[in-house]
Amino acid sequence: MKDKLDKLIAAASEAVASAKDQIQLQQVKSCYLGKKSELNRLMKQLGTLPREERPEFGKKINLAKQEVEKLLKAKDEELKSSAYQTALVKDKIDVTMPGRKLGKGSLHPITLAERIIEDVLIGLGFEVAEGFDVEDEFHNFDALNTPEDHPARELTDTFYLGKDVLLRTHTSTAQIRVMETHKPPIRIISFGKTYRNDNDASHSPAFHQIEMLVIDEGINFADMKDMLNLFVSRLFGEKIGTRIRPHFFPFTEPSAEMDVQCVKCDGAGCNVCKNSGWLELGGAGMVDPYVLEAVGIDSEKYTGYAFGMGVDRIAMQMFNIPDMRMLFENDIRMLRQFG
Ligand code: 2NM
Repeated sequence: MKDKLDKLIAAASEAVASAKDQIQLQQVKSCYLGKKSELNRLMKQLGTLPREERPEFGKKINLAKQEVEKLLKAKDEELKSSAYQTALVKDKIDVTMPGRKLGKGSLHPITLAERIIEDVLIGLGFEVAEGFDVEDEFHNFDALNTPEDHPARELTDTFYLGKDVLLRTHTSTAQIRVMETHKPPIRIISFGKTYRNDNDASHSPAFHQIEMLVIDEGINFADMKDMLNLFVSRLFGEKIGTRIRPHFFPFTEPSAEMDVQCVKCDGAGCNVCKNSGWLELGGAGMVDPYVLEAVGIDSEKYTGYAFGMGVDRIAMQMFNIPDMRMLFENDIRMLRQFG
């Protein structure tokens, strides 16, 4: 009997030692300790033995069982630890290795210029009025005193999306909408994309404008000049000189254009200002009484001024961008210089 059990333990020990993984070890376990195992069968035979032999016999079987369990447990621990060691080697990573670089976005130079100008104007007390890119003829032309036969209304100058549906040619449309719905005093700026049927080396069909509008009692041309000079000094510094020239716009009377001294050569003359020493900043004027009446503002009681400028050219000057097309080619090598 003792012999038989010793042989069983030796066989189990060998089987346990040769198990290569947990699955094989499980098979060994059910073979030596399971329901159909030899040990279990011997245990069942216990009842057939004479009473006085039973304790001795049972004890021996139990000891053998414990021995096999011990072997299994030791092997189980060994397998677990070696699996862990393997994983440690296999899944090893070098935490000192540099990470993969993520491309970092940056604001477009036009957006940057827009934000700089917007900040200055908000600092001067203006509120931002939002507008629509798609407009109708009333808000883009009629209310702005642009006659039916004005060339700006031609298909060659304006993009029409349908009958009486067009892409705005200036951001004044947003100002017309504010004047329609708000009583003076009004001090707003509007900015965004505008569209004209132009496409050459110095014109893009989509460009960006910022416009300023002030309407109140007793506003005059001197207020306008004052505000524009203040705006320029905040934007380019106190040193930069300005000048104003007579001009014509259908929606303002009188109208003017404003120049600033060249930001590159301080007025001495260079390639940026074509040796004139001056750069055109934008157009301005006293809002024509016709425009005020078209939006239901009493032109006897109220007067006002407006000013509009193109952002794209200003952005080029601010950031030294030599060609307008560079603004819209989305060349990553150029754009990443503005991060
Ligand atoms: C400019 C030049 C001069 C202008 C006029 C108006 C409105 F809506 F009040 F009539 N808004 N903006 C204006 C005046 C715009 O841009 C070159």
